[in-house]
Amino acid sequence: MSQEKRHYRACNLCEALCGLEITLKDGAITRIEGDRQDPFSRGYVCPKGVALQDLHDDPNRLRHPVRRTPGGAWQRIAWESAFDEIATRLRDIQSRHGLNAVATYQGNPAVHNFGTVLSFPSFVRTLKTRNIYSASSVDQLPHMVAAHAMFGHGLLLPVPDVDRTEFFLVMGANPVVSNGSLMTAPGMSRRLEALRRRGGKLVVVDPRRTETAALADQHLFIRPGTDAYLLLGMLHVIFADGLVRLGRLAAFTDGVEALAAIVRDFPPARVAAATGISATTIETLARAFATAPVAVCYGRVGLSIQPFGTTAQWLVNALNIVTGNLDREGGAMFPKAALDPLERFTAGHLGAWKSRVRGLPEFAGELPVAALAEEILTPGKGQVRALVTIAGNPVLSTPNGKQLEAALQTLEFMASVDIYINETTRHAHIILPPTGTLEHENYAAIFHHLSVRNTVKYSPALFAPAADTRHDWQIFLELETRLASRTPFEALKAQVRRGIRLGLGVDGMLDLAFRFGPYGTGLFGDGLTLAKVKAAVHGIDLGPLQPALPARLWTKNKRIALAPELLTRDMTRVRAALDDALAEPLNGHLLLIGRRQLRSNNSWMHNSERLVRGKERCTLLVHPQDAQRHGIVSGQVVNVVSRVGSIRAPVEVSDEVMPGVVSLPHGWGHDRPGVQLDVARRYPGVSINDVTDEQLVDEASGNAALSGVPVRLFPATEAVT
Ligand SMILES: Nc1nc2c(c(=O)[nH]1)N[C@H]1C(S)=C(S)[C@@H](COP(=O)(O)OP(=O)(O)OC[C@H]3O[C@@H](n4cnc5c(=O)[nH]c(N)nc54)[C@H](O)[C@@H]3O)O[C@H]1N2
Ligand SMILES: Nc1nc2c(c(=O)[nH]1)N[C@H]1C(S)=C(S)[C@@H](COP(=O)(O)OP(=O)(O)OC[C@H]3O[C@@H](n4cnc5c(=O)[nH]c(N)nc54)[C@H](O)[C@@H]3O)O[C@H]1N2
Ligand code: SF4
Ligand SMILES: [Mo]
Repeated sequence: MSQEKRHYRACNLCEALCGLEITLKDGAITRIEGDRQDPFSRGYVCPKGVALQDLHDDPNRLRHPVRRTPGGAWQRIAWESAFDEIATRLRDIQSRHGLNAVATYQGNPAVHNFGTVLSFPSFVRTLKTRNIYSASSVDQLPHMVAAHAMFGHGLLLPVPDVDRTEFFLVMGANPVVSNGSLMTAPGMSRRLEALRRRGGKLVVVDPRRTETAALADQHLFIRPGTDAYLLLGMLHVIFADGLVRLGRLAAFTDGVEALAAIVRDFPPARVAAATGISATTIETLARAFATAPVAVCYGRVGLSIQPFGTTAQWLVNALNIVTGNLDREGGAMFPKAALDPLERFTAGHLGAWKSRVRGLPEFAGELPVAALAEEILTPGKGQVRALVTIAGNPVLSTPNGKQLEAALQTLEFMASVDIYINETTRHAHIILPPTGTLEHENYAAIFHHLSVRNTVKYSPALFAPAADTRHDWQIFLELETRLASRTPFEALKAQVRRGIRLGLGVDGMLDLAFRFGPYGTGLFGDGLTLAKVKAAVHGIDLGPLQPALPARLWTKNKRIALAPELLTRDMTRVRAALDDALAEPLNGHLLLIGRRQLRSNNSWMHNSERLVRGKERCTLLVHPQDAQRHGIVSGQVVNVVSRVGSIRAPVEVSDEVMPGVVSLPHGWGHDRPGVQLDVARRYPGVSINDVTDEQLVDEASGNAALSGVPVRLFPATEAVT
């Protein structure tokens, strides 16, 4: 008789880290459920966690390296020849065109994979190129730049203490659907309901009445891209009314006067028209926030992927600081993870060099991905001639995807480390597929550091990797070893390094990290070890977040910079844009924003039938007033036209969006030729990033302004000019 077996792990698809209970019979998965004994997620799971099974079984998932033939077919090749060929091609291109001729792009799942977190950075360093890109610059880069400027480290990101706050101001985030970001907190609806039950308030500021807004005491529509003005208006009221209370933060905070001087110019009456929120509402909100027993403002993707992303994230922090809500229970706090990423990753530097063509700043050694296509397409010294992508799909996820796609076709060489032949990797010459997520161990090094409680959990491999497959980290180690071996001496060093890392493995490295981390006691003593973490199969709760400042600050003087020069300087741009917004409203344009959906995960989980079936989801939401003005009705197909291109999408008329705003989800558009995703191709949708504009960026950080793109609508039957 075969026995049922239970396996426990943390889902690594999004940041929520839900505990999963996977039931197996005869070695096959029969059920995936939320793990009720996980102290953090307590049984919560979303449909994607259950779809891990589809991912595991997906016939389209690559299981061996492939090379594209000149005719466009894919042929199987051996790992060793794939590694050798990639290393040879990259080195050859670098020797002919210079080190910067090779670019890398790292996508989102890489951050969810401990092996990659450990191994990708040193692979990239070996390439010695400045053309390093990632999904950070279509996501959280403004958070990092603001944190670096204010707290001294790009990863010192305050997390809302959602379980203990009394006033939660959510701007540009929809955690009920996204399950939270830079805020690891599984089961967000439960947490928000608990907040309301204990008498707390939830206020959501969003151009769409979202699923999170549906749970709120108050929802305010805001015109996309104007959050900085709202925050300046709120801060104005707080200073003008004498509600500033830094509390213990006063002892180590600089720049209060400078901030006061800046916000003096932004009374609510001045910013109301631009934001679409009345002066009275701004005043009331500011006072309610400042006088709540404890409050926290949280701004996420909607605040980052806009022209004033860094300003907005700075002002979110500033609002929390001047009301005494930073580093305080129920406010914005700094977690203490068992492995502290601040110690392992660079604190950051901004603008130490600039992108070649447009002069966008690097941050922590990375350039903004909005510049990638032009770096490939623009001839001259330093032009990108080869690209390595890893766990990324920039054709669907970065602005002006069509331009990037055209650029990829001109490359001398491209390699991808990915599980699929998709919209991006189909342009590669060689694809190296890593093992699937259930086939390797994992530890969420980054997300335990962004969590609303201190917890630690290890995920063992569920299945042995198939014969002749490699983990992501082994792939990078092999490539690095070959690339680092320029001379016989370097080759020897690289082989020794390789031997040590193979010997330690992911587990060995993790054990050392725990032993020498904040809860460890080194090689001896009774501190945290990997063995202890492994023994607690449901995870270990290390308690609620604790105040950590000023000790945790990374600024040289151990003080918070409330008015950092980077941002006070950028106020010139903020002021000019406010004057423009007031002088010249949108002249016929609508502002296009995105929309995350529970059964999606960026661009790459649409090949699971259970996640995509049902009603068409890739629809354009249009407010009834705008629909009427354009003479369009639900179900009708329209051309959505921006500076860079045009897409056709079916309309859904809905007062869920603010008048003047239209919304389309991202990550769709799977009907491009050569995409080998059989299910996704049947539900293709269109890619919003074929109309987002690579020229629209947050200048302070270079992050793409994917939200609030000006577009026009034309019924699809009309000619588009
Ligand atoms: N318009 C608009 N655009 C957006 C956004 C938006 O809100 N609006 N959001 C942005 C955000 S926040 C993000 S993070 C980016 C995401 O941008 P990307 O990271 O570029 O895109 P993903 O869709 O996450 O693609 C992940 C890729 O990793 C592969 N993959 C999955 N698991 C593994 C693995 O274990 N190993 C390897 N090697 N590969 C794997 C998948 O097949 C897929 O090709 O998109 C951004 N783009
Ligand atoms: N189901 C699902 N979950 C996901 C993902 C997914 O694709 N699907 N992606 C994961 C990733 S990579 C990330 S980074 C997180 C993101 O997590 P969230 O930040 O919660 O993501 P969104 O749901 O895109 O929420 C952004 C909100 O900002 C609003 N918005 C747009 N423009 C503006 C603006 O100018 N001002 C304001 N105030 N609001 C604006 C949008 O309407 C939207 O409701 O989600 C993660 N979780
Ligand atoms: S919410 Fe995120 S972590 Fe939880 S099951 Fe869904 S995808 Fe996985
Ligand atoms: Mo993201």
